[in-house]
Amino acid sequence: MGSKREAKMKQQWFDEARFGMFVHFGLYSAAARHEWVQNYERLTDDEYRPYFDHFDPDRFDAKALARRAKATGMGYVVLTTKHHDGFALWDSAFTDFNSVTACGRDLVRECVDALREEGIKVGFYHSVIDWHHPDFTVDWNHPRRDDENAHELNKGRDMARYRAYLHGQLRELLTGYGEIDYLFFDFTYPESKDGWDGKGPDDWDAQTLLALCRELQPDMLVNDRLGIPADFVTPEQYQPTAPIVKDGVALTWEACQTLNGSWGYHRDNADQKSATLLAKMLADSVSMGGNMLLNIGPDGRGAIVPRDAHVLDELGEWMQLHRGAIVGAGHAPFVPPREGVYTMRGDRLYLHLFSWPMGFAHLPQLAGRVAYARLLNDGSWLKTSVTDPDQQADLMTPAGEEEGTLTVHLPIQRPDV
Ligand code: FHN
Repeated sequence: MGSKREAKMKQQWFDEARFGMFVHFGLYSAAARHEWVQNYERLTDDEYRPYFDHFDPDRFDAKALARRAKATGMGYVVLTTKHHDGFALWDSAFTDFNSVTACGRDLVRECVDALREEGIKVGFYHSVIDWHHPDFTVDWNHPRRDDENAHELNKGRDMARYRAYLHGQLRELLTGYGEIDYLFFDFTYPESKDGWDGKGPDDWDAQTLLALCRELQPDMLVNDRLGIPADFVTPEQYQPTAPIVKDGVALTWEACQTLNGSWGYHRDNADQKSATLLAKMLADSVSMGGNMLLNIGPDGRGAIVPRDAHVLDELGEWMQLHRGAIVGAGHAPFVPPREGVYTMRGDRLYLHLFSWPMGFAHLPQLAGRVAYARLLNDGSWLKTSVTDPDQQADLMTPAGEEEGTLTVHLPIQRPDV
């Protein structure tokens, strides 16, 4: 990689965007019960084949998806080009197990074109795991791992052939669709489990894969899931509790989160996160200098299901009110109040209150400044004043105002350091 300055320049759009959309869509979407369905139900290729034969995403509308991401305040979209089941969402010359063969549509092409039309950055997700490929070792996480003849299945399988396939498909994606801004590899597992051959960076030839990315798409950001360091780290389904620092350097990170615990569409999963919770998670990520990648799982026909659309609509409303506190914002060098977090953009400090404050006693740096609080739901301005650290703020809880995030915009001089 070039100088630190070059790296910073390369990731500037990412640091600015702060908020992206993850899209898990594939054959598993029609099963409607998790993207690992082939694994969880131990489906053989023949048992899984009907999802390919009947794949018809007639309601997959990339233009609408791009518009929705934009309306939700997301600056980039990451599409699963191939998940662990090996189904390619583009016109791959390496396999007929792809969306063009299945339904005549290159869904990667449709998404890339639609995103660019909306001015949204293009991200690919690509799994190094491939349960469909005949040379991919039947190992601890393969759908066939329980077959009594699994060891027989591995005879003749050659990971070197699979490696060539993996590298070839990556080349297709990184040369056939113009400039790609972001790549989410998924996932390596260096330690061997249950006595099966574990797979580590060497099995994928991770260094060559990364070199291929740098050669073909020099400005593209690559994540850490090849098992070797790259451009950003990817905490999954949890929120770090502080900026992620390694050897004294704050790492670029992005927390990927589901809407309801499942990445692929899961019909019976009603464990839906609310827009308020997601707004808090987003503010929380930005307050620690990170991004949030929020996942949607379109259903088998490619539609965003109503419950997900509703949450995205509400999040979009929040982002319209508080965009400045998120996009282009980051960690603030102040101790936040117990009830919330700070984000900072330029000389403006944003106080996100996740619950009504018990007091501002520990906010000395705010003393003497008037804070303007804008409520989550109705967008009205509520004038508050913080005149003395020991004085309770006059931030009144309007009767009946439901708890939510509140962004308090504070023009503030940076502390004399
Ligand atoms: O196994 C995958 C899973 O299906 C999903 O794609 C997530 C998204 O980050 N990654 C892996 C689990 O860590």
